[in-house]
Amino acid sequence: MSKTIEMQKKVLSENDRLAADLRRALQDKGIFSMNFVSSPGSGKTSLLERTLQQLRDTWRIALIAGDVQTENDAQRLIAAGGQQVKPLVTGGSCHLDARMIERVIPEIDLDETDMLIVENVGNLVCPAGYDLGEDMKVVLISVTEGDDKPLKYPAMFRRSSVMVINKIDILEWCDFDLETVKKNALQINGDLTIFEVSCRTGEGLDKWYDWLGQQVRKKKAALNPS
Ligand SMILES: Nc1nc2c(ncn2[C@@H]2O[C@H](COP(=O)(O)OP(=O)(O)O)[C@@H](O)[C@H]2O)c(=O)[nH]1
Ligand SMILES: [Mg+2]
Repeated sequence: MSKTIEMQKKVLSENDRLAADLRRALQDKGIFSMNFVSSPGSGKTSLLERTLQQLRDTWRIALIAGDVQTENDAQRLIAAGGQQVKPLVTGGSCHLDARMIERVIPEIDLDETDMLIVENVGNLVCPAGYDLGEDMKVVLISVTEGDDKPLKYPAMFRRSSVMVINKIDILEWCDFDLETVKKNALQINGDLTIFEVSCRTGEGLDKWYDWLGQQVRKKKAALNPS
């Protein structure tokens, strides 16, 4: 085995160990956690802004906003009403890893958190390989990206539990077929839960908010079985 492969394996197993610790810590507090992944510009921050505006008075939502440079997304999320928003600037790395999350977690009051959402760096490749201790990865795809992307980036769609198709308000101007993208994604991962939304018009978002509420309640029920 080459030295590079051995080193990659070591880094990944160290990441998996840290991610398992994070998952246990979140589990112990009954916090539902998600890792948002997508290409740059699919609408991760837009979906988080909408989610905060709708649910900030119902659930206590903590956010970690990852980016290669700038804290712009964190500022957008604070402007949308985020009470616990932590920027995580990688300074060049194309993905977040569990070590980075471990460093910011102490800045979040987990006793005052129902849901933790991490916005990963915009990239459909590298973030697929790094467990951050989340309950699930949520992959976004917008209608300008092409309905073949699940086939081109299968690891991301295989490791995600949810696919959100965003920007359906501009569907008629794009060569993007909803049925084709769903077929392609389900071919990679038949267990995907799929939402079709527009963060601009709000279409489809009620189902997303309902589903989020169900996940948070399920997590709390698992902690305090009656
Ligand atoms: N038309 C349309 N534009 C959107 C929608 N959601 C996001 N955008 C725009 O897409 C661009 C990228 O969105 P952003 O949330 O920053 O994406 P991120 O890089 O994945 O966080 C911004 O100009 C948004 O205003 C949508 O549903 N419809
Ligand atoms: Mg963003």
